[in-house]
Amino acid sequence: MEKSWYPGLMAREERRLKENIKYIDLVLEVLDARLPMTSRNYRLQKLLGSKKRLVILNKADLAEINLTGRWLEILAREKWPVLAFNARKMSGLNRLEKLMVQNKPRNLQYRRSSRLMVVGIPNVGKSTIINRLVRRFAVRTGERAGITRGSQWIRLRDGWEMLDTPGFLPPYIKSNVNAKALAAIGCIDFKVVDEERTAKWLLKKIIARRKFSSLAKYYSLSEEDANKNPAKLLDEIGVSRGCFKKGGRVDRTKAAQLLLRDFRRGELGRLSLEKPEDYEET
Ligand SMILES: Nc1nc2c(ncn2[C@@H]2O[C@H](COP(=O)(O)OP(=O)(O)OP(=O)(O)O)[C@@H](O)[C@H]2O)c(=O)[nH]1
Ligand SMILES: [Mg+2]
Repeated sequence: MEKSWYPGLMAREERRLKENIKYIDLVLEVLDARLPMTSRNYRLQKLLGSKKRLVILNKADLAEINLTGRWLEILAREKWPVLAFNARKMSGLNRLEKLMVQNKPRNLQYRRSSRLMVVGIPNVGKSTIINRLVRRFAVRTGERAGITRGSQWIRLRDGWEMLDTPGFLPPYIKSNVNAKALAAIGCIDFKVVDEERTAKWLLKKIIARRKFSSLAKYYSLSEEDANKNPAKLLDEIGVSRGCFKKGGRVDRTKAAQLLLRDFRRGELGRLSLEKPEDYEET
């Protein structure tokens, strides 16, 4: 398994991040609430060093509430404040703003604004979070020297400035399971793990986590289908949704794409893809 895809892009983004991070007072580190450990990039951790940050478990609306609660407890033992977030809604912004105020750097030289940057792996919701902050808090935008070309500072209220482009790093893929989980939440390309393998992994997960009934309801499957192997189950979903190839065979790729799309939209109910006990000492 390749550890990093697009090494060129990775190197460029890492360089850009390193350059920008110097100017930043507070980092918003965005993770996916369904996959908090795996959606963290350890190289990013290294790069950030002791930089002050808030950890955001985004897409909490798609994760299981009790598991998110436990992840929050665990992550809160680290140095940084952590919050569950749903960037699709404006409602979580109050709590985020409160944390921003509490973690605003004091004693800045030259009484300049405090600077903020959003970072994370692809598709975790960085741009959505930036848009939310802008819509709620932006005062005006303006260009400033000293930052990578192409990025701009957006002035927010209460003496904050935010970089308009998020810092981004590809996820770190430790194992095959990791890759499938990251593919399921849309953080890696299907060139790395294809849709069918990802979908079959997801179906196994859904059954193992006893979430079959909402899947069955959504695709009008029968209870007995829970005993089928993932490939056969995917076929049933294909049949239920009319995904056929010429000649009448089920088009598994199409069925897989459909399943993954529905999962990402939350149509199959809340599902967290990793639990704290997966990380307990072995
Ligand atoms: N359900 C749900 N969807 C979200 C949330 N935040 C973002 N999304 C959706 O997730 C998808 C990706 O969001 P983006 O904001 O584009 O993510 P990004 O991190 O900027 O992605 P890249 O630019 O590809 O790195 C979009 O379809 C968003 O609407 C959330 O809290 N809940
Ligand atoms: Mg984006």
